[in-house]
Amino acid sequence: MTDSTSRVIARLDLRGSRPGLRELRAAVPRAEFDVEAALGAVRPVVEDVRDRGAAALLEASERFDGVAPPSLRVPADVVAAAADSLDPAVRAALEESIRRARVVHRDQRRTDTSTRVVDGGTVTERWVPVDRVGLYVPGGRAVYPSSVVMNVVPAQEAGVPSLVVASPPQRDNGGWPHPTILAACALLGVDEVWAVGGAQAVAAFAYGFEEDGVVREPASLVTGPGNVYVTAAKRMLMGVIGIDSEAGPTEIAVLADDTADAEHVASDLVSQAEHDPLAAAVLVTDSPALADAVDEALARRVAATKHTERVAEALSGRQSAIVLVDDVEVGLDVVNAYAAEHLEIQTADAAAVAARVRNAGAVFVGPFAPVSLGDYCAGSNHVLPTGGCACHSSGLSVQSFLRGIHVVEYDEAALRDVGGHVVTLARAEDLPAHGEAVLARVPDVEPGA
Ligand code: HSO
Ligand code: ZN
Repeated sequence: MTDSTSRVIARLDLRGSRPGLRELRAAVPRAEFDVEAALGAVRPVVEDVRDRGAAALLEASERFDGVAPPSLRVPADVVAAAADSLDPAVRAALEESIRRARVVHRDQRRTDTSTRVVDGGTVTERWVPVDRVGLYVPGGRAVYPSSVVMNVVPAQEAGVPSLVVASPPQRDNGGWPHPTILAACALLGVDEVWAVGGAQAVAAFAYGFEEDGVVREPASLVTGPGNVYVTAAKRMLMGVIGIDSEAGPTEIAVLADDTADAEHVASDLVSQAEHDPLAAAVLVTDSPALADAVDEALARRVAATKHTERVAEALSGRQSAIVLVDDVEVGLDVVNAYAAEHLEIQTADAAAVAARVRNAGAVFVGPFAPVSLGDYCAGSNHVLPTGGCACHSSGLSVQSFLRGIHVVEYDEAALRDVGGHVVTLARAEDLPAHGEAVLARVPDVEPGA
């Protein structure tokens, strides 16, 4: 039952029921984010970059960004100069953000595991970073140096040997990417930056290009959020490249009871709604009094905040709601079904409730862990699964940049010991040559033995 009379966010009343997963997914809808529709526009751009390289990249920049950069590779002195002219307070904040992210991501590094299956037979899982990564950083409305940190740090901590950042050329920065983006690259020690954005940037990552006789090599993995065209290009090129995930509009869900502070909840909902008119803000609560207080606080805060129009649109969109439930137990069902990118737990005994969350990109526990802390300076990563993908995927981490290679080592006796089973299974699958590869080495094994 939905009731939206003069409220900032629509209200969905689930009291008196305990809906299942299917019903819950339909009850709290997502924003329309039509990647499929963007594919048609993106395909010719990607194919042109594949076929004509740098010339196509420059033409696409002129067409979509209104400016072609002086060169696709941003010269080192332009990157360094951006860091030199960075506001000292912003520099200090970025440095702290980088420091905390490094501490957390360094701890995520994995050690190889070696399992002795039998005497003389070992399987090792060896973790190897991808050779070269392309990190996309949007320009336009979203100029997020913090996202440079969140993409670069895990790649570096994973030990990726070659890393390139691409960001759209800006008309008011002489055709170079936004200066704060360049400065963040400099602070992180990134020395290869390309001035290219949109679908064409993803194509450049996938195929590489040649500029002034120098080959810019392709990347094997592309990470980083972007608009619907960037996402469509990632979807189209998946297979040629690996991708992190398809980033959709950002989402915040808050599970709160009557111990929560309505001003905290409202300010957090507004904070993520300011990203995008399609951003989702969802409050799940068993307290009608809190629901009313949050709505009242939102009305005030939406009017007073800088990006009023964008925030109001996000909060009134079909993707945002206050959901009333009977108790925190049902609230957990709702947030687990929704699988938010960001989930705050603002209840009594928040840590115990948080421990029961199964689906979320990141969980923020208690009154002093707002999502915006995680966006910048918690040490956690802010590139997180959206659109419900948190029910099967994780946010960006060191693991995103590693592959586990199985290394199989068996000696003759160990092969002889199990060879009969291999021959039997090969014959059962009508693939006898598989068995013959074993018999060529240890001819004396008996199938089935
Ligand atoms: N909340 C965004 C990340 C971000 N916030 C960047 C501020 N800057 C998606 O997790
Ligand atoms: Zn944010």
